[in-house]
Amino acid sequence: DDSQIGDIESYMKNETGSKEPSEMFGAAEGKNVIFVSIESFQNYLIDSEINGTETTPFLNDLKEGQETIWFENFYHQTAQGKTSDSEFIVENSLYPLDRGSVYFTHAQNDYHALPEMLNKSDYETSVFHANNKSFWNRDVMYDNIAYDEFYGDESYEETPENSFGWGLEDKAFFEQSIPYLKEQDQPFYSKFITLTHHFPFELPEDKANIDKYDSGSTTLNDSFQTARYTDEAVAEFFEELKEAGLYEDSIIVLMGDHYGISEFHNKAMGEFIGKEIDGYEHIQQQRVPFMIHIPGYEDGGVRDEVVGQIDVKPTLLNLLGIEDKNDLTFGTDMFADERKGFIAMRDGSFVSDDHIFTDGICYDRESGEEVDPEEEACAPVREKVDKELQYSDDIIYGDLFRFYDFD
Ligand code: GP9
Ligand code: MN
Repeated sequence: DDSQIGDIESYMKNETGSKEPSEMFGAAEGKNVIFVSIESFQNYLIDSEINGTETTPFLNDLKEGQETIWFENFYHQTAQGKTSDSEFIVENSLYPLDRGSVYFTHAQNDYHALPEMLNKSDYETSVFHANNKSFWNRDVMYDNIAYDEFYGDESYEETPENSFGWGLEDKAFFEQSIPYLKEQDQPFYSKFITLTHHFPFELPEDKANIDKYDSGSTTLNDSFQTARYTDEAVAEFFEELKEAGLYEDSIIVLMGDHYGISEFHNKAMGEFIGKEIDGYEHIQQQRVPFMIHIPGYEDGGVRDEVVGQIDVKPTLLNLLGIEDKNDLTFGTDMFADERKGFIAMRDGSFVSDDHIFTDGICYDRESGEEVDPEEEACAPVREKVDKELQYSDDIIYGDLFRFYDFD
C-alpha cells in the first residue's frame, strides 16, 4: 500500500550517499551520450594476452588515454534477467528481482527511468540492437519508460557473410547503425547493445585475429576470439562516429552487461588468471569494464572506487548537469565524495570498501583472506544490503512509484 513508500523514500533520499552535485557535475552538459552495452564482457579480457597477442588492444589503449575515465572496480549486479537486468539497473538505479526478468514480469509498472528524465531535458532517446524486438520483452518495456525509437533486427540487413550464431555481427551492426544515428535530433542518448561476444563465443575462423586459449574449457578458450572481434568492432565504431561528425559532441560510455564465463568454468579460469577461484575471487570476477570517454577531456585515468551498475544513472545525470532532487535511486554518483560504501549483489553478496561477503564468508577486500567469523566484520553492511534489496523488491512488487510524486 502507499504507506510503504514513505520509509523507502526517506531511505533513498538520505542513506544512499550524497545527492549533491559532484566535481564532475555538468562536465558533459548538452553532449550526446552513446552508451555501448558490451555483451558478456568481463575484466579478465582487458590487458590479457594469448600467445603474445593482446585480446583487447583498442580498449586497453582507450583506458590509458587522458580522455577516458576507467573504473576498475565496477561490478555488474544482474541475476537471471541477464542483459535485461543490466538495462533495468542502469535505467532505474533499482535492483533486478532474484528470479525472472523485471522486463517481463513488471514491464507495466510506474518508473522514473533515465530515458523519461532525459526526454524532459530535450534529449532524443533511442536503442539499437540487432535482435528480435520482443526478446526480453524490450518492445513493451522501452515503450513504458519512453524511449523515442527502438531499432531492432528489421532495421538491419543480415546476410550469410555478416552474420552467424546470434545474428548480425558487431562490425556490421555499428556500421549499419550510423545512418540512423545521424537522423537523431541532438542532443541524443543512444544505447547500443552488442551481440557477438555471447555464449557460446563461436566465431568463424577466418574472422579471428587471435588464437584460442588452451584449457579444459572450450567456452573460455573461444571467448578470446569473440572478445577480440568486438574490440575491433568498437574501434571501427569510434572511426565511424568521427567520419559522421558525431564524435566531438558526444561522450561514449562503455559497459559490460554481465559475466560471460560462469562458475562451471572455474578450474580453467583459475588457470588463466593464475589463482584458484574461491568465493572472494568469484566476486572479483564479476567486475566488468566501465569507461567514460569524453573527447577533449584531459584529466582521465584509472579510478579505484567500488562502484556498480546501480550507480550509472546518477553518474550520467550528474555528468550531463541534470539535477533532480526528487529522483529516487539506490545508487550514487560515482564521482561523489560521500558514497554509500557498498555494492550489493542480487543474492545478498556484497563488496564494501573493506570487505567482500559471499556464501556466508567474510573476506578482507584487500588481501582476500577470510576474516575471523567471530568478529562479525561483515554484519553491519549485511544488514543494510538485505534492507536495500527488500526495499527494491517492495517497490517493484508493489508498484510503489505510482504513489510517489516525482514532479
Ligand atoms: C539478446 C541479447 C543477449 O537480445 O541481449 O541476451 P542475454 O542472453 O545476454 O541476456
Ligand atoms: Mn547479455
